[in-house]
Amino acid sequence: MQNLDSIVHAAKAAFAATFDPDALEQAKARYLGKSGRITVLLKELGKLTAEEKRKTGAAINQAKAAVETALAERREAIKQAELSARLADEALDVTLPGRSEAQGSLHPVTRTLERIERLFASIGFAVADGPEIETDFYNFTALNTPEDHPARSMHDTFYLLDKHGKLAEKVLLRTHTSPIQARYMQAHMAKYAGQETMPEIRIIAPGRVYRVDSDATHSPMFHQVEGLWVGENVSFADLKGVIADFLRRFFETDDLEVRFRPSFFPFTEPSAEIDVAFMRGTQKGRWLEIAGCGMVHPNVLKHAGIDPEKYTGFAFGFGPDRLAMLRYGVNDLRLFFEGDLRFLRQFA
Ligand code: 2NM
Repeated sequence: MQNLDSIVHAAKAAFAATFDPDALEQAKARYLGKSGRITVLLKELGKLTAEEKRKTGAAINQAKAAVETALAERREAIKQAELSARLADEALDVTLPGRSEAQGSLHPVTRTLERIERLFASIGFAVADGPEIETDFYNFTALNTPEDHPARSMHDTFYLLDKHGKLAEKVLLRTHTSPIQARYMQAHMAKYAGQETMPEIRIIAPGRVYRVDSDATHSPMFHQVEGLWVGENVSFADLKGVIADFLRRFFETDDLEVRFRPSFFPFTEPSAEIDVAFMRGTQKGRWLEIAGCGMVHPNVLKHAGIDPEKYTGFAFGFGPDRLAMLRYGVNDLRLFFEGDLRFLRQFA
């Protein structure tokens, strides 16, 4: 039947012109739907004689089957096309080299600080902290430093300006980490006020400090680790033992000598410089000045509210930058603070 062939042909063309399931279903309705062209023909069969009905009916059913096959094929083709499009869209080029994360590492001075903290923690020292912007009181007065001491001059210390650009009233960048200890002792006494005895104070105070100074061995910002042990009967002998033991553990050798050389600090009495000499075989290397120390001055204890007749203490101060230079064999302090990755990566 000429008419049926053209309907099948038209249906195939209509299906082929659709590219998504919705459009295809709409095209299907025009041929197989309730008033679709094939459906209408089937409905009209009722008007025919039995003989014609059989012949025409068979032909229409054949055409209907052909349209249904074309429909199923187009459905599958659209499904495949959508899948291919999605796969192409989500494609990953697994042959591309990966993007690696930049790997950070600890600064050599940070590593040294952590090493010092760990060693002192092992003998019962807690780590204390405090502000880098200090008052004249905690940085100098509480530490028995007289008004006319050269460290108090603008030549040696960074003072802060107020909002009018004028010199702020006695506010400065701390020149040592001792104010941490002055604050700690004061807070400790406030905590145990009114009690017969106080627990021992055993702390180290690591941090950045600032002085007007800059050359191959001095940076305007550098680090300190100070230590403090206050209690009953704490003696200079205890100080010597703690320091000598620390140095041997820090440098991982018993082949070093430690020397205490009399010195002066306003906040300790007596005071000493600590020197070390590393043994090179049977030869002793030259003495290196490595720290300062002493018995805490009675005035410093009094400022914190501690009775110097009842308690004594020792304190010491190390330069971890210098310890890092010795441990890693670095000869210019400034290398630590220039941020040159070629230098820093060597410690990763
Ligand atoms: C040093 C040398 C000697 C020291 C003293 C104190 C405090 F707060 F207890 F008074 N802290 N640190 C001290 C003593 C620091 O550094 C070279």
